[in-house]
Amino acid sequence: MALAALAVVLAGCNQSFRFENNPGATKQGQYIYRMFVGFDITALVVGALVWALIFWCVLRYRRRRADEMPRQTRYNLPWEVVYTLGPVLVVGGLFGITFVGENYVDHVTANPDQKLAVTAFQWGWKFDYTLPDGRHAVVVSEPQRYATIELPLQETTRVTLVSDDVVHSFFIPAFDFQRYAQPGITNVFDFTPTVGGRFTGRCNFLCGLHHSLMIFYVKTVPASQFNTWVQQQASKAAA
Ligand SMILES: [Cu+2]
Repeated sequence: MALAALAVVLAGCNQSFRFENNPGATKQGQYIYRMFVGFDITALVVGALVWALIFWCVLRYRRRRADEMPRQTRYNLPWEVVYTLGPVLVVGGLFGITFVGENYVDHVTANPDQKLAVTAFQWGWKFDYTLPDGRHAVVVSEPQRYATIELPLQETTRVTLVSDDVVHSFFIPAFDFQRYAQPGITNVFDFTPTVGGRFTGRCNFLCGLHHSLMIFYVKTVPASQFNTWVQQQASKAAA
């Protein structure tokens, strides 16, 4: 049984203790990834300790004779302090890590390299880049006509997110990031992609009939390639 349990546990630890978490394609996402792995390891250690204590009690103090009664104890102050303080310290530590992590992810730089306004609507997304010369590049992703937007690698893109109608949620799983798009509220955040690739984005807040068709793609590319692309989009928008 122990070997079978070990096999199951080891099978879960694929790819050097990722625990199925997404490594994150942005600096912000990588922080969240490390945080999640830390939570998983903590949970595993606490779980192993609890299981070990349960099994030890069950085996060590099982009834061996019909008339046997183990020694009864109560009010062990040192142990009560340990098992009260222990969990408080663990929860306090996880809270601290979360607080620091959320501040890191929510932090917006004073001078972003790119500016991107995202508007969610039933049922799609409008992406509006402001170029340094003041022109705009606009890309719209609609049901069955999913668009691909680009983001420059190693540069910080400032996203301002709003909604035209109801509550939506802007979700890029590969970035380990989601944020509500709410009517009347502007959410602001930064992305700094570090991993090249093409990733799927979607709405993950049920917003009506065609919610599941609110899909778009994000391509993270070198800055020079991004500049060419965004200039092309700006010319298209002007035309
Ligand atoms: Cu939706």
